Amino acid sequence: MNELQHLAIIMDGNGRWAKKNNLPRTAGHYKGVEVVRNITIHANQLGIKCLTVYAFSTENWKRSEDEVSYLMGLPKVFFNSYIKELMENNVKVMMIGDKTKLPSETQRIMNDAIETTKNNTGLILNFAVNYGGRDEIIRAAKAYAEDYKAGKTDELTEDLFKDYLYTKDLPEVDLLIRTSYEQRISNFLLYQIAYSEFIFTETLWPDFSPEELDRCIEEYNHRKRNFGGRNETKSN
Ligand code: V0D
Repeated sequence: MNELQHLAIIMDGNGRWAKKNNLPRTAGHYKGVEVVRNITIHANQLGIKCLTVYAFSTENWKRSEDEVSYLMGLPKVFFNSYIKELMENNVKVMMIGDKTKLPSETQRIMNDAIETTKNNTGLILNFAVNYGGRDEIIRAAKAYAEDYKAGKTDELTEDLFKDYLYTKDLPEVDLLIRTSYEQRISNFLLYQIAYSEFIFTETLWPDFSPEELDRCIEEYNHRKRNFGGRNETKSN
């Protein structure tokens, strides 16, 4: 039995991996796409319900024009290579973030994948694209204010506020993994990680493997076994 329902990952270290291997940064991103596929298939086999991956942050627009344009092509690379396999594995694709600022071709590819996989009942593969945690909270506050003005609501609780977030239909984030040394959240799921466990691994994202995911989950289960019932928790 696996109590881990929602795994979130900050996929960092593609640039560092490329440098280490004397390759252009884009080669690191390209390799990273394959790792997303490997981890998705493995997480699905483990019975994890939801995998949220940070593919593109609201800050990533500051990278060079060439790199941004390369990154915007990766959803197409990903689905051309793996959509058949995702269907066979019953994986459902979802997205969080502001899609409207993305190139229209990228939006079309994403909407296609969401539509194609919408009736799948296995793992939810949730891409955070043009996502920022503060941006999400501000949007939620504005949407709530609109509903308040319209007389649709007159109180605000944690449970009611949750429905204004991108993640409203997803389970609580149980575990957040960040690869490649950095021990920061970098504006990823800010509201959702209130009770999450964190694992920071030195492995660079292109080198991250299903075996290492197994070790992370073992560590997570170990923490739960030792502190479960005694620690503060909201989700269970
Ligand atoms: C580069 C490592 C998959 C992190 C993984 C838009 C950075 C590879 C996608 C993807 C990126 C996103 C949406 C979707 C299907 C696939 C992706 C970006 C970057 C930037 F519907 N990998 N990936 N998107 N990288």
